[in-house]
Amino acid sequence: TNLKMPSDFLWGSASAAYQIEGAYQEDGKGLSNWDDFVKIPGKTFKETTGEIAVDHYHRYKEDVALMAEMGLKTYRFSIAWSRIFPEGKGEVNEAGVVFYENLIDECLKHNIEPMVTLYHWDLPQALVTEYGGWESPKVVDDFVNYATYLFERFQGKVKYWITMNEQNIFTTLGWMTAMHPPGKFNDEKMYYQVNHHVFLAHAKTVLVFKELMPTGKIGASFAYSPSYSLDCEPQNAMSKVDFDNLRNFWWMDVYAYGRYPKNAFTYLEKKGLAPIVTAEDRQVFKEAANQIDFMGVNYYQTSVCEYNPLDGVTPFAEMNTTGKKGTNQVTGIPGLFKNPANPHLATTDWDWTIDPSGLRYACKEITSRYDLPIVISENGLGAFDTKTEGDEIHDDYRIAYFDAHIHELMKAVDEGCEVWAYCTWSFTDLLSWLNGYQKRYGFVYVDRDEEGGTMNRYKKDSFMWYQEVIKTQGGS
Ligand code: BGP
Repeated sequence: TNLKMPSDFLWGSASAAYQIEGAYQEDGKGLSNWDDFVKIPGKTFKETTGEIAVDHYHRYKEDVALMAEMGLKTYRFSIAWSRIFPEGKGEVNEAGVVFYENLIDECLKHNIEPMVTLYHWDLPQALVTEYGGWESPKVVDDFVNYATYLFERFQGKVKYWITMNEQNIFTTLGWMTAMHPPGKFNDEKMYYQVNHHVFLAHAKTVLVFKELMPTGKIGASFAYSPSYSLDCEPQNAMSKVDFDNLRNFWWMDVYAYGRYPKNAFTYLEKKGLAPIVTAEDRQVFKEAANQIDFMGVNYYQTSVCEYNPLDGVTPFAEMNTTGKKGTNQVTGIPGLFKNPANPHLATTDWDWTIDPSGLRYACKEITSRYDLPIVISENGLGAFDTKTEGDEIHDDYRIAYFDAHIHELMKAVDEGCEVWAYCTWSFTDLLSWLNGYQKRYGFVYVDRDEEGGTMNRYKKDSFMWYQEVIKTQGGS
């Protein structure tokens, strides 16, 4: 095709601190909620931890050199709050700050635009001990202080900032399905209240940022799973509306409009589950929504919506964390919707649908609903990769995956969506929160499994392929 991305398009790749850094107690770092959680038997695949991860903390120069060789335009990474403030607040840990300063300088030296995520799920454990972390409104000021410190410190170096990574995922898995810290099950009232605190932290951070860095760019990254109605049966069509209000717009509407979707709020109010929202909160939400620069989208899969009778499927089920295809179960909210498998789509070994046009669908939906620029902050394929004796990794399936998604993204741009960046998940292989090291996502293979490894890096076939994509601006 003739489609190409503009020359200033940010071709990128993404990671998160806990998943790559290791060095979990080095240079004054405090412990995080994840440092503890991964040790609870049965919570993660073989109880693998990020204590060493892929040793990026010591190998960041080698990793950035590989990014430069690839021609990456942007690198999205997260900062571990507990490296900056080991206790979550109070004294700054200079050594932790210096690590990120060096990483940022290394990126800039190679003309790679750093894109920083402030919160990618690792919360200082001290704040959990003191007041229950996100469960207390006290966390809002501590988060804003942490963010403000970084804005001031990295002003002039970092232009792109992401407040929260996948607020919908870490709160759902943390308070509803017990799969993330704090491991609470079906604590629905707290779940909505926690989300409200996260929204406030996000919104107040945006306001501070815009005061300090009016020309900087800020947004949140949402795990967006666009929905399709199973068919035109009216109840199924209605279930899509309910699904979107409760599972998608609940977050995106607050970021972009500064208010909760009304039907969903009414539904929760009737059940006694709606969060407490003050007039001041509303004001802050609105002001922040007026000032965000982009919608960050982590796109992996789409959902199918079907009416869920009251005696039907419930919200919780085991998730496939083994890579044994076909072990995922259908979930949903009784009386509203459930999400059956899509018979038209192939799936990964972890039962995630593969739906390239869903990425275009996501972009068009965001553009028509919010009219905001879009940053694709994650998209990728988790797979079992094998390294040959000649140290090659033939991940043609990953190339096919990215090729199809990028093509759809270019079509979305052609249709009027303003997309600034596309970050693949991930650059090197890394720890998958619940699935250990066997579920690989990188362009760079890391010799590391659940037991350990040499940590040596090897370029996969997809590395050379993406290098060419960047060089040709997506054309071929
Ligand atoms: C997103 C997270 C990432 C990453 C990715 C892949 O939800 O933001 O941190 O882990 O998903 O997920 P998984 O590792 O579960 O396959």
